[in-house]
Amino acid sequence: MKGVFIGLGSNLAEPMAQIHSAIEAIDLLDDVSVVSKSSLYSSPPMGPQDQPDYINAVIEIDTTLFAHKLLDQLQEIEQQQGRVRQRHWGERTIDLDLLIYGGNTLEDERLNVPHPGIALRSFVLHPLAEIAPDLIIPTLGAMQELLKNCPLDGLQRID
Ligand code: A4P
Ligand code: MG
Repeated sequence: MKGVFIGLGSNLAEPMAQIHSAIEAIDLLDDVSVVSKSSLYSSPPMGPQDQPDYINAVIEIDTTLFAHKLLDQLQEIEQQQGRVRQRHWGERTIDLDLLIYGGNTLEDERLNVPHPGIALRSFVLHPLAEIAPDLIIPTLGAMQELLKNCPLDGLQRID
């Protein structure tokens, strides 16, 4: 299934390298292939301000994995890259969010999809728009409409 999007973010331990490693690890998963990658973007931190700027990106994958199985795999990659959970919205080596799982809406104790922050976070919406400008997001609506209400807020495309 295509139309599965993952958001990546890092602000510790060489963030650009963290993003590249995570994309490579995702592409190496069984039953997953990366079909599209946004540019990398830098942005000031959302949340506590006493942490480094972030590097963010969004990728589209093609996968036969069910959403919860995919989340397991993404969390394993977070662990492999030394992710330590500290404070809410705090610094991290890598954060992998399942943004969109095709046309599906999922809501349980482990997964909320589409990710509720998509339309509110410029560092998610703009990279997503770069690779999927015509996307209609379940429950949220049309990308081009969402962009109108999502200022860049310091987001910068870096490659
Ligand atoms: N979970 C539910 N839905 C999902 C989903 N769609 N994808 C659950 C992934 N996980 C999902 O995740 C906590 C739990 O959310 C998971 O166990 C999963 O079952 P986490 O990554 O440990 O969450 P967290 O660190 O508590 O995340 P938090 O605090 O909600 O932070 P966010 O929303 O991940 O944001 N500023 C900039 N500029 N760029 C960033 O990328 N990122 C954050 C972290 C803060 N500020 C940022 C950035
Ligand atoms: Mg997360």
